[in-house]
Amino acid sequence: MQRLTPRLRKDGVDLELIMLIRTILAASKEIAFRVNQGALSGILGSTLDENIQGETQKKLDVVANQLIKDMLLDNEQVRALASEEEDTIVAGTENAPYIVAFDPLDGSSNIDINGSIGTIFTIYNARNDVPNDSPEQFHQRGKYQVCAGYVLYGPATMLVLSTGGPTRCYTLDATHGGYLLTTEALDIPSETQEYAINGANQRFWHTEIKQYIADLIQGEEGIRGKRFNMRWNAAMVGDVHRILTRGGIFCYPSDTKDPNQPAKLRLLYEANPLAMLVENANGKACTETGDILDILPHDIHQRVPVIMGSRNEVETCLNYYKQ
Ligand code: AFP
Repeated sequence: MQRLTPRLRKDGVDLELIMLIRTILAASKEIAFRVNQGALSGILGSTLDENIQGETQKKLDVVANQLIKDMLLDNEQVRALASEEEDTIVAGTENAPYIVAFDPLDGSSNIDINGSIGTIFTIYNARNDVPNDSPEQFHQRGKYQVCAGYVLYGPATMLVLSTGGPTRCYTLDATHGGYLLTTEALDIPSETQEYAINGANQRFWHTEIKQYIADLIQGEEGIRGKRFNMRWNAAMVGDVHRILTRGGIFCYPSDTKDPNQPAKLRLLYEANPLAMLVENANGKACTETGDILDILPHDIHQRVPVIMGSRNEVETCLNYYKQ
């Protein structure tokens, strides 16, 4: 089985970018070790702090954030970083080529129940037209990501990565400590009979998504003419991993639950990297009105509605918004 670095070299990836990816993955191995230790690691449960978005931080969230941040700031390829757990951007090495954004632990409500969680990351070229410590470094459309990936800490630790080409899947070989290529190119089937949405939000949904989901639930008796099944991980990274593996549609639409927060998922370090991975695996990733990868961000913690997965099913869902 091929190791990660030779595979990236074969893909023509720049040496500096390879070094940067390896730094993120070194941090991921530390996190994977602690996740695998569970309660024995002594870092389950919550801290008393809240992050910028008013969410209680889990201890493991804080540890994972610190680990990745420290390792990235030690890396001379990183000009600035942004994290779900940091209020503002953090400046790195002056004139370094890349900027990195990450969600250190996506799905943190799964930490204490031994469910799947993951680290999501994205890399862009640093901008020379704005200062190193300006949030505008990150005001770049998702289509300009030079690398997107996640590490899923599930029963196996898996890395899913794209550097612009196919979305490849690697598995952490715990005995030797390296990521080995286990799927050359993920290929999301364009049709599906599986959907993922948090149905508890139904009363807050807009009419378009209400009607779409109602039609799925009608199954073979409704206009879709086929039966659908539902899955929900409470960790986007887990849901998208399933979709990358066997197809499906993932929806986190806008809703009326909180007028100050019309959407839940973060553009920079959740929607964009996962959108790139889905699109490069022949899937489709949209908001309710356009491609996720076309959005010009105006805030590092900006939130967007997300509809992604099997191409034909995403298009069917979007048609409800066009009627
Ligand atoms: P965290 O990044 O705070 O762990 O949130 C995870 C998440 O944003 C996303 O991964 C899930 O799809 C979503 O929350 C689940 O939220 P609900 O199940 O509460 O709707």
